[in-house]
Amino acid sequence: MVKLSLALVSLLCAPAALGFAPTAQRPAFRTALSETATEFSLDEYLMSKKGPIEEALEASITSVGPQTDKICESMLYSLMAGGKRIRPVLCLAACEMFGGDAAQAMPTAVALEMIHTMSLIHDDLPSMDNDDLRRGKPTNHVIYGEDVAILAGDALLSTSFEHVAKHTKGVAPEKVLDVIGRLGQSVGHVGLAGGQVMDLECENKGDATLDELKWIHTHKTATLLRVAVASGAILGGATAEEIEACEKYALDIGLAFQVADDILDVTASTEDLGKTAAKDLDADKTTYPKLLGLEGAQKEARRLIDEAKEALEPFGDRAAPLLAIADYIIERKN
Ligand code: GRG
Repeated sequence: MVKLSLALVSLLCAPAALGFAPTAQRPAFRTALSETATEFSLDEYLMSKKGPIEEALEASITSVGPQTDKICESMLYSLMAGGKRIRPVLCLAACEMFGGDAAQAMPTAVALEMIHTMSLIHDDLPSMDNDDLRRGKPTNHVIYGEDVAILAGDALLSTSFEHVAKHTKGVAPEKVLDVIGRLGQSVGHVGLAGGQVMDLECENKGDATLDELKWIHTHKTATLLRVAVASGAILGGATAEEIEACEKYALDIGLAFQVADDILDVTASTEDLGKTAAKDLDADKTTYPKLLGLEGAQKEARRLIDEAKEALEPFGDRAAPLLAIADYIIERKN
């Protein structure tokens, strides 16, 4: 009985620890794709992934002596600061959907979180968004200074590629190369960096059209989610057609993720978000709620999620984790 209660408590606490909304806010998920669909609990699924992801992240950076202590401390400060770990989970889920072993995709899952963390560190810098709170903690440059924060981001980025190349086991080398190439592309001019520059340009001119906003968020946010799902699929053995379906799903949830982020900026508190709330609103930034109204933005997010889920129809019940994550993307509280 005691054992059962403890298990229940840890089950309820784990998703919150991972940064997700508690179980009570989300019913068990049933895929609508087949009559025989089994109940799928996203909370249980996330809890099963959390431990291995956190362990792999922690083990991914080791100082080699006093000379590297500071840079490693700064890298790990942001990498281990919490976060929902959505990108690693998407990668592992996609790998398993095609019959792969999560261990084959774990180095890529780690690399995705390193790249994401780098982008958060750089996004918070005084020359970018100038923010002092991230994941509920002071931002990297507040603790380590702007110089070290920039270098910690750079080191996380280059280590991400090294990590995939060195630690991916049991996968054909051409697949590993494909993954590394896609990861690189997702950070460059048709990825995070390009999206951020366009964002800065629109901020300077004071507004953005819906098309510009879509371009910015496709590149700043959706592209990394796309490579997360596509890489998992590649490592799990998916065909070119299956990878394409996964990319369609990921781009749609990626855009919905950003629409939800814009909505949360105006509806959630700083405490819930772990970063400064109403920042876009105060800066009068062009956002989905600003262009479409709050209700219009909510409808757009729902439309994108429905389209994303449709792309996974060919995979039936095997897609249950990715389908549940799609719903979570727009129901999340942070
Ligand atoms: C330096 C080459 C180079 C590129 C970086 C700064 C930058 C260029 C891009 C900004 C990318 C960025 C911060 C996009 C926003 C993405 C987003 C919605 C972040 C929040 O993700 P969550 O909610 O955060 O998954 P957690 O903390 O849960 O991981």
